[in-house]
Amino acid sequence: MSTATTDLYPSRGTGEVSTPRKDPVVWSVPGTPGPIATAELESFERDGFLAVDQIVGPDEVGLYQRELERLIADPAIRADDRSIIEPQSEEIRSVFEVHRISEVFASLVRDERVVGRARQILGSDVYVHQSRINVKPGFGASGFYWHSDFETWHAEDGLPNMRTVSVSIALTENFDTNGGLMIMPGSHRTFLGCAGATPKDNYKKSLQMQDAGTPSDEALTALAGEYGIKLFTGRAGSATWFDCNCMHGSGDNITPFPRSNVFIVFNSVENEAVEPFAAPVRRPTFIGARDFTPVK
Ligand code: 6CS
Ligand code: FE
Repeated sequence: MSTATTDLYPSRGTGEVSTPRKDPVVWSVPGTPGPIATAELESFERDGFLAVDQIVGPDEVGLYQRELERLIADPAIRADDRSIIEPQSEEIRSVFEVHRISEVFASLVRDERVVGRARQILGSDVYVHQSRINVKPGFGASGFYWHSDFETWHAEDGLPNMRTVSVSIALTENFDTNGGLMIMPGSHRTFLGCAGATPKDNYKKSLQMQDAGTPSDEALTALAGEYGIKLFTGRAGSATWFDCNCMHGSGDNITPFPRSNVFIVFNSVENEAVEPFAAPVRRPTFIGARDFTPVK
């Protein structure tokens, strides 16, 4: 009988409950060599995010943009469960597990400029917990309401500790008008346990419009009042690294300019998923990986 892992971050009970973060933000020992400079690592610790002006060059961005176009034009991909469709336009919103279905994105994951930063932040070998391309086409693609990714990855995917980092790599220009990522700087230091039990098969709805795991207006007002809100803009090839517990969201994109990105979630091999802490069943492996093989 395996001993149940202690739930350090209770959520999805009857009421909302705040828990101070119990985990480090940067897990590597100060001075550990890696692509991130010490001052940048300190700002990641403080803010919960780090913007990189150009993680891949313009020519490489073209390769990834063409691969995104190829994937979303493939009827087999569209019909696959890994594809999430926009509720309004019926266009593809996201395709999950691109690091496994696309060699182009698999090589991006293994790129030292990407995985090297993840190892430096998480202080260990890492595996991919989740990857997706977000197309966010123009003319009305819907955004993602405020949430903490870790709240979902803990409650529904069984990640025990906050030893997980995401990187969003822009494949098109992120303007201040086309539904960019917004983060509350510093919010990663407070875990907000949300009210409301997780429905069965929650992911079928939550990836279009999240319900379970949504903070209250009061909590969001307090967090935004304390931390403010930062909108991320950047050219294609730029990247935003953010801690798994940042309160973040994005608005709709009603401009003609798509805001496409590739989103990769690295989890420490010391933080392997166990059973969900607050959900009746596991999510599919294309959303929450159960293959813990380190990225080499
Ligand atoms: O549920 C998830 O895993 C996904 N949902 C959102 C809105 N962000 C994180 C993650 O990709
Ligand atoms: Fe998210």
